[in-house]
Amino acid sequence: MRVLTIIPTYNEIESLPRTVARLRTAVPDADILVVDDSSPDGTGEWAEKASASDPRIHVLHRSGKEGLGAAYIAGFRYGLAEGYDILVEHDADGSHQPEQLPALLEAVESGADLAIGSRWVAGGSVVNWPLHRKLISLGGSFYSRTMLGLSVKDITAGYRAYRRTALEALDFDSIESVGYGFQVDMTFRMHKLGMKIVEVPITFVERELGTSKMSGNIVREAMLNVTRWGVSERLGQARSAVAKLSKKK
Ligand SMILES: Nc1nc2c(ncn2[C@@H]2O[C@H](COP(=O)(O)OP(=O)(O)OP(=O)(O)O)[C@@H](O)[C@H]2O)c(=O)[nH]1
Ligand SMILES: [Mg+2]
Repeated sequence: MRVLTIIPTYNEIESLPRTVARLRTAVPDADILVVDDSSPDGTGEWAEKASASDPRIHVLHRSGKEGLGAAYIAGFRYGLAEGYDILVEHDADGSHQPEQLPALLEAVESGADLAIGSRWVAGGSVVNWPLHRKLISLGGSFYSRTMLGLSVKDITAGYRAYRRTALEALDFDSIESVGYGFQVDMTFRMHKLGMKIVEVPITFVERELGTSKMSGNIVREAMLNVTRWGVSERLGQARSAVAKLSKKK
């Protein structure tokens, strides 16, 4: 199966070269697409040079910082148009271990539509996170899972492999979440489409270099959206139950 690993970047000049090198060693048959939002620190220029000397590396330059979700959607569109069979989401900052990618790919090859690299299943872990980050992540996953009626343990996880046909079934234009909530949005949509979601344990390592793009706004957007989606899902269920009952009468 042809694999495209998509790496969204914004100011990752310290981390990207190492992540790309590790990916090329760990999964030499996978292509890489860097989606850079005109990083002022030269990340895009570095990626351009890397792509000139390695035919497996590709770059997409976008005109401004529009968030993780928009970058991934641009990457998915590229990957589908180029005929890749598996499309991977991979952070640049060292949190995702390229050496663990084969396990995600294997899950898709054995039938999953979406393989999620999970911190919160048996065997998964987080390295170097303070307690409050763990609590935010666990709490966010728990709240989302309960609101949306999903059984996925790590809903916000960003290390993922999608089967091509799963992405083809999506309407990208209707996805509004730009930040963190993008991952929750994608999980919920996959679930509603009846896709097979498998969690694969991973070791998530806190970034060592560069700065985080996580912000209070991104968390708020995610929480608000989850509440909105959960409520409208429940209302929909209640409406169809009432409709069924009145038909019976
Ligand atoms: N193209 C693009 N990439 C982005 C944008 N925001 C974040 N990224 C990239 O998405 C990946 C994840 O971003 P991080 O800042 O690590 O966010 P995070 O992993 O949620 O937060 P931390 O755990 O604090 O690292 C990194 O490779 C970023 O460079 C954006 O607006 N555009
Ligand atoms: Mg990160």
